[in-house]
Amino acid sequence: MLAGIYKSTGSWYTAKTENGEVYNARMKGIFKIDGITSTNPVAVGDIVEIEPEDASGNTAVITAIHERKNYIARSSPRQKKQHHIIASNLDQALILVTLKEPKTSQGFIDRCLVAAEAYHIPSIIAFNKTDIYKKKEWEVFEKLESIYQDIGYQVYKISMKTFEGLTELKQILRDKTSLFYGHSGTGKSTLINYLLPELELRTKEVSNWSGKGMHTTTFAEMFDLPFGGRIIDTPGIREFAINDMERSELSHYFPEMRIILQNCRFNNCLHIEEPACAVKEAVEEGKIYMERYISYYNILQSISENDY
Ligand SMILES: Nc1nc2c(ncn2[C@@H]2O[C@H](COP(=O)(O)OP(=O)(O)O)[C@@H](O)[C@H]2O)c(=O)[nH]1
Ligand SMILES: [Mg+2]
Ligand SMILES: [Zn+2]
Repeated sequence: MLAGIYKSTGSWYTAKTENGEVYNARMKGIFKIDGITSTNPVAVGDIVEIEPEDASGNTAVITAIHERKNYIARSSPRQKKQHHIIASNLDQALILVTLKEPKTSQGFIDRCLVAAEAYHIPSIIAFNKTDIYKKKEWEVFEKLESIYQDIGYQVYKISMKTFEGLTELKQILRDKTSLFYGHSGTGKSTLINYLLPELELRTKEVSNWSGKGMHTTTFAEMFDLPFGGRIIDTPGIREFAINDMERSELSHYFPEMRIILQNCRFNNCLHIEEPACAVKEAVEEGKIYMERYISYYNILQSISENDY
């Protein structure tokens, strides 16, 4: 029967059927998916076929994995070319940002956006903890808001203390599968607890007492939203894999660069030293934000460092 993968803890997966029955499922045999080498063959968000192992129990075997609409991965720390798939079948990524306690850097935001673009997943940026912003943070917010809105990203401001912006945010999440992403401490767990029905919250607390601390896990987990849709939490996942991208590919994942790339003289232009570069001209004319160009440059450098 058809089931969705909600959680992966090593070799066991939590699979939920369309009727809401939950199984502990595992794989038998070796699967090769999408022709990619992955350290985890089944990912949160995957649609799979399962066969219950016996009538009474709640264990099952995964017999097939349906084709993924998309996925997002992080590189394995030791083998750069090997991917660990964090989650699949996503409609959007919600990047949770804070300008204080802790401060999210623009470089971090841009790396997230680039990764999501590279995996063809639309991004939404939500600035959390607006209740503690002072004049300085509001100035930064306004600058960043105009940068990202001009490029075409949706920007929200929310607070889990005053509940600012949460009605709007719920509309955005409704009936979609959304990946929650952001530095630790930006409020992902607080937002998830707010969104989830009481029942799900209680089971979460119980499973924490049983010894599996939420803060120690590095596994993604999916939850059903009571108003429709799903969210995927990514605790402990520090960065998406963008370091195996070709250097010449990078500017395709900056939407404001992508639309003018064809005007560069060289079609493999890296937009650094090349003459007649449309991207650099746009930066000089103020059509592309300098801050974004700096992020582009920094990410480009990090890609070349990983070249071999
Ligand atoms: N002032 C303020 N604190 C918040 C807000 N949202 C979350 N926090 C606090 O920030 C801390 C980290 O939140 P948590 O949800 O654990 O972040 P996570 O690491 O992203 O899951 C907790 O102490 C929360 O109570 C907010 O909107 N305003
Ligand atoms: Mg958390
Ligand atoms: Zn160029």
